[in-house]
Amino acid sequence: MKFEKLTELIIELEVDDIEAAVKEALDADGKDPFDVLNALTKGMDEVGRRYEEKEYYLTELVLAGETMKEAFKVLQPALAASDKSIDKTKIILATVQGDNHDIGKNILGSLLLSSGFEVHDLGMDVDENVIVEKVKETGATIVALSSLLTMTVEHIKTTHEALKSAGIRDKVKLIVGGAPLNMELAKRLGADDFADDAVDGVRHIKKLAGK
Ligand code: B12
Repeated sequence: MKFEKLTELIIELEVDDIEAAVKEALDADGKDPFDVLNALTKGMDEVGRRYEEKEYYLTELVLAGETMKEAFKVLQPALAASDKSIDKTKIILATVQGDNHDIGKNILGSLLLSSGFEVHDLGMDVDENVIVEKVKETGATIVALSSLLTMTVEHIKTTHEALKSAGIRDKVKLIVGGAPLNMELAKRLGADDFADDAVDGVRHIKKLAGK
């Protein structure tokens, strides 16, 4: 299995073929899972570029996320078993309490995984106390929250306050996203940063992580 083929499968959004292709690449003698990750990431970078150039749209971005998820089913255990580590930055990802939208969050999650972050996805409708506990448990330094409803953006503020009450607000960077938000509102709600799409979100998170 040539690495270029893996890159191509991501760019072409071949969600049904990627898992077998990654498995084949990993089974081949001497294939380092990190080289496989690099090949997939290269594909995701190209998908991101095409999205920004408006050659790809949301549908393709969602499908690319699904394709990466399939690839990670076999790649993640191989990476975990390897003694190298790409990045120790841990991210807590969640959709805020009361909100059951998770498509955007999931796209961001798969892009972050493909960039080598350790992502703890808590799902949707997540209580701020659960987020606080998970930050404590994992030692995560970034909390990324999604909110799609005007009604639920206030939970960004309550999460910020819960982190503060727990005495760990200064240990984490809080980044948020979702249609009702913008940088000004995000800051007013206590967040450190905002990005309006997942591709830009990864860029911002890399900066927050000092990369
Ligand atoms: C799909 C959808 C649903 C699905 C959700 C399925 C799921 N598993 O997610 C279902 C049917 C469940 C649903 C339910 C409801 N929905 Co709805 N839904 C949508 C819809 C059509 C698409 C949202 C979506 O997935 N977009 C695609 C993703 C990829 O985009 P995204 O979420 O914006 O994410 C991108 C960026 O925002 C960013 N991003 C997102 N999160 C984060 C986080 C970080 C950290 C960063 C950096 C970036 C980032 O990156 C993403 C990718 O680039 C929108 C309308 C719209 N066009 O947006 C309405 C919409 C969000 N829904 C709406 C409403 C009102 C509801 C309901 C209240 C309807 C009802 N009366 O029951 C319920 C609420 C249920 C609940 N408690 O949450 C309203 C919200 C209005 C508002 N401002 O409050 C919208 C805008 C529709 C409308 N025009 O009225 N919905």
